[in-house]
Amino acid sequence: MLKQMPEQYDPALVEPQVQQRWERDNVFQVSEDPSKEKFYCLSMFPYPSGKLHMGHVRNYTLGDVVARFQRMQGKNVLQPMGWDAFGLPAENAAIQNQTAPAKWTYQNIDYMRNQLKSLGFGYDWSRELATCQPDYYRWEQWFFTKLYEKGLVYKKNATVNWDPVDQTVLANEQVIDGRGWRSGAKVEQKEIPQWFIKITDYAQELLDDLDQLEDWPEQVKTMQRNWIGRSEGVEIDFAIADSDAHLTVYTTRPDTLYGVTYMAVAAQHPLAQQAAEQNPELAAFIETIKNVKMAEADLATIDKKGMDTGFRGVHPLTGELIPIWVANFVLMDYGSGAVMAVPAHDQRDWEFATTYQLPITVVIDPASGEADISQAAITEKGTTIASGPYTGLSSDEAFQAIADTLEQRGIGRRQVNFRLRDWGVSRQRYWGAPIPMLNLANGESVPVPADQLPVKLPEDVVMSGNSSPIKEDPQWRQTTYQGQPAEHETDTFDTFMESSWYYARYCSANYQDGMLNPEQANYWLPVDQYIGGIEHAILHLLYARFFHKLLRDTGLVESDEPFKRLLTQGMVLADSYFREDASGKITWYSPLEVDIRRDDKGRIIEAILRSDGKPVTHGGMTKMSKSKNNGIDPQVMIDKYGADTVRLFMMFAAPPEATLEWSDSGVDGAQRFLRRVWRLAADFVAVADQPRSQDWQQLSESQQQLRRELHRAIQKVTDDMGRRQNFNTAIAAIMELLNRLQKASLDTALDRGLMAEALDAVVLMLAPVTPHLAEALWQALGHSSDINFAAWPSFDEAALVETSVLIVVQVNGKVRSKLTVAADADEATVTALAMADDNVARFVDGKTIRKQIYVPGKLFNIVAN
Ligand code: ANZ
Repeated sequence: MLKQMPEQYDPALVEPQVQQRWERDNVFQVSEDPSKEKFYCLSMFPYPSGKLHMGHVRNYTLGDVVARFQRMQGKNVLQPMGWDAFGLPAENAAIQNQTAPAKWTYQNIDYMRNQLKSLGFGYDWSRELATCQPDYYRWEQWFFTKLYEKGLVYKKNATVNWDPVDQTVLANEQVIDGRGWRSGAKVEQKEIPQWFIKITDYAQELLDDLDQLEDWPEQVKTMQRNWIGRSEGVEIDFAIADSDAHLTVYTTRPDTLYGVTYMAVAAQHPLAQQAAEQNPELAAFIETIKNVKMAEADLATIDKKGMDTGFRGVHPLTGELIPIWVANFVLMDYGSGAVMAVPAHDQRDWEFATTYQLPITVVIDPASGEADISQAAITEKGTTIASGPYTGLSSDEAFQAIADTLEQRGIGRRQVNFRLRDWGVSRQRYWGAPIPMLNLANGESVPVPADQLPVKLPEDVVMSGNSSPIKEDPQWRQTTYQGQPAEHETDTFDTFMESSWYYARYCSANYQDGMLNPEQANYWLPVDQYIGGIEHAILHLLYARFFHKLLRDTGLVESDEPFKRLLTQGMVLADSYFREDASGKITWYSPLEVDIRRDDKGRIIEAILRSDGKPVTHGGMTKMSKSKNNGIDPQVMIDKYGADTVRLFMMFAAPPEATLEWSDSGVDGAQRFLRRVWRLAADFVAVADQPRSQDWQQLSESQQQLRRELHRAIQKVTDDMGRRQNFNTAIAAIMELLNRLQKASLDTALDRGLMAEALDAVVLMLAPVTPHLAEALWQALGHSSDINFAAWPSFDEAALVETSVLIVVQVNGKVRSKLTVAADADEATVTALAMADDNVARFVDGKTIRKQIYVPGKLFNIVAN
């Protein structure tokens, strides 16, 4: 091996060879080994869209570096990969390309699998899974029927986007400016029966257990807390005048009860419906607001619209009559679908009251004293005013006192509410896992019996356009249940279902006898390191946490949480370039088609489109995206530079959580560095047959210094890669070390012994980032062991110790000398040396020493006059 080492670094030669070796020896295939500490490293699996983008490359490089680093710490490392294979894009592509979604998906998987392999990611491919395979989703279907039996699944009407021209349900992303993407028709909101899983039963636990997740970014936990949205409030029953009925509202601010000037109900509220029966104008109004899909986040910004129902509520404490309105800012599925409006202290209520000139009564004197009600509501808490017997209390005291009164009178109850809603899992699309339910002739629904699972999705279909092929296929639908005719549910699962438990399935990916093999699952779980995009901070991570608790409560896993440590990587950006034509139309050009000139500060001063030699405008660094045509195809970069260079650049250019700016010169720099590493190793291999010594006791001062720098670098890189996960600074430290090593001599046996130690360390420390180069050099340096399992270099504490230190000597605050003393020199020794120094003596002679201060290892300060 030594003699064959090429002088020049040639990734095109090295990388395929190394990859073949890994594949041949199944290097990354693992099984449970109780004698070893396990480490489960997982990157979020990709949607097989066609080819990898740079965001994937960044995500998977991070994961691979962590996995390889941990393996070199002696751990049994599982790093699997698979495909989040169901979803709408496959249907769109199928319609466009006249193919079946399954075929398109499997082709993409094949292509992308090869790309992942060419990047040198060390996955245990024996565990590969694709969520569109019946082997996978059958267990999801089975699990759903278990949840149904436990009462955690129910059916309820919910609104969908309905395209009245195409007669089909649209996904949210298919609604563009309120119109269907194909027909252009105005989309309506339509109620249809759908399946829900009771995630709200776990709301409190999902909130509480966030506290266990010490190694999650604080920001992600905050987002989850807000999403779960726990609030403490009171449910209050308002009598309705001239009726036996009452209207129940939920409020978090019972302290403002005396400020209620109107009430408002959602369009879907029964009281609104009842009022509409005699009032066609109101009925028409209700229809218009019902057809606008409203997310909770929109409530703050929408134009507040409403209409009086004619009903009057009775204030529970004052007996006053209060108008009841229908309003578009009240949601039917939160609280009770009705609010007591306090326009003085709630901004939405204020906007509504201002629009419709309803009275505004101030009942809180805010703690800050800022009480201008003319521009906005005063939402701050404070002291109650004009609140009858409750006047003069703090908001919190008034909350308790009023809640007590209402509870005693039986017209109110303290209540905890969650913003989190139950998870609607029905989708009306084709390319998803069929929901395993049967609809019977009598209108009831029952789960598909376990022995009839999986309910297979036919793969060989023709996509006619919008409607799902299984909805249009009576043969697929029709079946029997206990001898009676029955129909298969034709809705499919939300694809978040599949991504909610794939991490667990990897532990026993090929297990045929159940969803998970508990023994294997409990060996590997929880995932020790999870890595993915911040865009999944809420939904995916919440659903996966929920599923983990469901798995636990079904006896399949023992832990409470699926992901111990979370890393959310930043986006990948690139320069963007465009031209605007006379009509204002903008055309974006790929950075690869543009030549640029920069000033000495690196700013772009000229950008020329290569094809026509004319200028284009620089649109700044923006997220790589199709719309701006500034995506850099990883494949082009791998072909040009090799995987190791791309990986090194990705890890060096920014800390993992920050945005990463693509830079051609950065990639070139990464490649140059690897060439230098190779060169240094080659030069050393050339003298490999000369004697070496590693008798460190014999090192000269400068050799000691070099060895100290080596071991400091090892110490820093170890901490940066492990605890801090700051891979960029780890690489910077290796680069600095390389600069030093390039200047080191190879003349003596000790020089060569030292270089051998240093090169081994450099190669080992680079192994997680540039594994191909590292493996080739490891062998070239004469090692026959597999570097993937080699022990991470440890640092020699003794080498770190400074044998001598530089002490600055000051007289009256001015530096007069610098002394080299033994690192453990005491004050007496330093004093003697300082006084003996000519220059120091010059400034103290004839004076009285008033004071002397010794900061060991650093400073000796003399005050004399
Ligand atoms: C009176 C009030 C006075 C309110 C005040 C707030 C401030 P969170 O904290 O998110 O739980 N609300 C209740 N049900 C609603 C619904 N279905 N649609 C829209 N808004 C609803 O919010 C609870 C508050 O949101 C409740 O407290 C209610 O307004 C409103 F100075 O009641 B509040």
